[in-house]
Amino acid sequence: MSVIIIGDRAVGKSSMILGLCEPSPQEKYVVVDEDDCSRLKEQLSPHGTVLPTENPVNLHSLTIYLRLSRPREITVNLIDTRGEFWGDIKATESPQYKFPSAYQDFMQKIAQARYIILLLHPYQELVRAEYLKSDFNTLNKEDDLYPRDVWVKNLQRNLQTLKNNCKLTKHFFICLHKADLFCNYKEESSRWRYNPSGSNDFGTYLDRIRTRYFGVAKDVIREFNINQVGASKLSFFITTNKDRNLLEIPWLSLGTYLSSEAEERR
Ligand SMILES: Nc1nc2c(ncn2[C@@H]2O[C@H](COP(=O)(O)OP(=O)(O)O)[C@@H](O)[C@H]2O)c(=O)[nH]1
Ligand SMILES: [Mg+2]
Repeated sequence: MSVIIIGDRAVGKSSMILGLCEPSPQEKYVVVDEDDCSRLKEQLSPHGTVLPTENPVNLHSLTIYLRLSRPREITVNLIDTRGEFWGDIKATESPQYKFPSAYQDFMQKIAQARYIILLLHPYQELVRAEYLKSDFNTLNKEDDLYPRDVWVKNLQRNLQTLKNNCKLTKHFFICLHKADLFCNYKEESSRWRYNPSGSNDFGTYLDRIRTRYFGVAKDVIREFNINQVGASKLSFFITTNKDRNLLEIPWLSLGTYLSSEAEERR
């Protein structure tokens, strides 16, 4: 089972995977294969800080084990794209023209994906000044983040591209990454924990995330869901490298889809 991670430049794709490779005092339910961890650390952050991507498209493959009641092993393709490659609305030249063959290759890869994780930056208005004052943060709010209306347009464009191009995709997991920049992530993290011995209801938790953090895009989300057969193909998360639990939730949610898919096939 293959999953693809995509998102704008510097949104945190490489960091998310590297974060999952980190040791954790908390029990881990999402575990990256040990050999892949060593290799990825060497490739993505040989000197301890994550390297930006130079090529138009870099592909990294890895195996992740989901320690669910029905354990899963998934192959993840991290498509690391440079700069304006994936949907940067500020780009002056479209990627189709700038990197035609790489662009086509990218589109073909995402078209084959069953599951896609799309990472997004927060929008300017969501990021409060008090959250920006950390050593970990290198973002400049005005230069690096879209204002709300542009962010919504960008999401609309991204979703449209995914809808038109990814006919085989069963589900899209949309993560508003760098949650440490826009909310009390520890408090958010305490609201939902995976329970290995009981039932895990994602519904209430995810409804709250969608309403609270993706409310500005509700029309765009509704538009996406029109003509989708059955349930919505979208789920929404907030993630940050500062919190293991938040980093794991989209993967655990993905795992429940894989399990129900396996049930269907029985
Ligand atoms: N504040 C904050 N910064 C992050 C987080 N994840 C990644 N970053 C930073 O964002 C920048 C880009 O990350 P990178 O993983 O290279 O993004 P990629 O281009 O999508 O692979 C780096 O400076 C990271 O340290 C996060 O959760 N919070
Ligand atoms: Mg990267």
